[in-house]
Amino acid sequence: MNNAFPKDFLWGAATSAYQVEGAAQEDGKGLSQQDIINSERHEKFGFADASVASDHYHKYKEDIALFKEMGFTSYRFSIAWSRIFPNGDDVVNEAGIQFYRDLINELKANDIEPIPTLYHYDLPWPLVEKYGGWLSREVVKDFEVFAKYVINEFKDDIKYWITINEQSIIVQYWTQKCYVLPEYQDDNQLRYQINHHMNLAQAVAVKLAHEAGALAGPALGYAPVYARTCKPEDQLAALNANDLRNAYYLDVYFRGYYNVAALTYLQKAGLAPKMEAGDEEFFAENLSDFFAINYYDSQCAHACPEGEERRWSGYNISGKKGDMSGFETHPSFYQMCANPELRTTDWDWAIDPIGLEYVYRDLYTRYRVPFMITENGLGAYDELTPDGKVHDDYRIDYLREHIQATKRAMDLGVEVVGYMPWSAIDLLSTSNGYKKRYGLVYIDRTDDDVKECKRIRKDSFYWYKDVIASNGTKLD
Ligand code: BGP
Repeated sequence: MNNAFPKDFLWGAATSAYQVEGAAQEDGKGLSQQDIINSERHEKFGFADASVASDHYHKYKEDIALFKEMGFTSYRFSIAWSRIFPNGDDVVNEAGIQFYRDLINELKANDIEPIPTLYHYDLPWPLVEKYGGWLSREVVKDFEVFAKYVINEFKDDIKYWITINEQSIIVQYWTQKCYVLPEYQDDNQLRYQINHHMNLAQAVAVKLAHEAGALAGPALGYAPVYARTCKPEDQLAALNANDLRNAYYLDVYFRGYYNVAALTYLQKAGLAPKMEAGDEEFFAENLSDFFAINYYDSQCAHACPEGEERRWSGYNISGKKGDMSGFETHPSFYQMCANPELRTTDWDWAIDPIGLEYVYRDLYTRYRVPFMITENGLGAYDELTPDGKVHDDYRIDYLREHIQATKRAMDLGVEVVGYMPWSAIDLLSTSNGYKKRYGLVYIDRTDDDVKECKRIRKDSFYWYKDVIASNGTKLD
């Protein structure tokens, strides 16, 4: 059997602007909410802030040379809105747009397809100060100015636009992914209101991309939810969780309406977003073309009695197994839990390549759109050995198993156009600074000491190079 991937399959990897670029206030860039959030997290937890990150702003040519060496044919990155419009209005910072022109030109000169994300958590800070950022519907108009300018600027260069990164994760971890003023943080309806504004912004982006002759789709952090047991009530709880955590987003992107069960649940709980007449029609007129999947793990749920208290997703930021701070609970709808059948990372993320295969199969049946993987990876403590090596065999195992899962789904007819794991180079983790690493390339810095951000090829770098050279046939 020929195990090769299709001839034009896109092999690459992913990053996002504030997590790699640094130069947070250089060449006219304005602050983004991530500059503020990460400096607060630096104060509180000692994680690195976003001011230098992986210094990609200054070293992008060196990074692209490494991508070329690995044989990349695609690279997913994001465009920092606040680099181009420092105040979030319509006044362009010429040096900011020039950086992305140079980056895209360098990628193209190396035959690497640039796949930009328009929004990856980094709203211009002045918009938070002006009207509370995503809390206000006003943000959609400002987003449109930014998206229109950027899409038009690169209309001859970009085939695939990724609209907004991980709305579902933003709803779950809203204060980490958005700056929410303390006085609003107890109003959980605002989680879903923010998401509604993002749905409008993402439909605007799809419309603009289509007008420019490109394709567009969202990147969603997608984890399938299994039932903890085969009891019918647990199966139903898993269905509820899938509706609220997954279909609630995908139905908007690919069908143009909110998932009925999830929306009804939110209405009864007083959490549903306020909409205006015509919003769902606007979604339906601007459906996405493909689904960019960010897949790390699967989840598990069981039935939840009516009397339970509502709780939001917990997390593990210590990197010690079992340190999860709690599980999302929606009384009489579902409660999330650990899956006893699966291995986990040090941060308690389940490792489940079959879950990815399940996602492809399930979603292709329901929505029939092409997929690309825009994130998939293992966050780990990497060790730089005295002779300058990083032996990350655990990462190689993880990536191998997920590539194999991708191939199995493709062998059953699922359309997958590319695989861009997280992350191309080490970067500022959204939850753990530089302690938790994902890259194929090691960045020699720590949370406390930026050093020179020297680039060091990990074992996974050489392994991935062989994978790409063999078009997916040499995985061992
Ligand atoms: C996704 C985000 C990325 C990335 C990744 C890993 O949710 O899109 O930006 O950071 O998760 O998460 P973390 O850094 O918290 O381990």
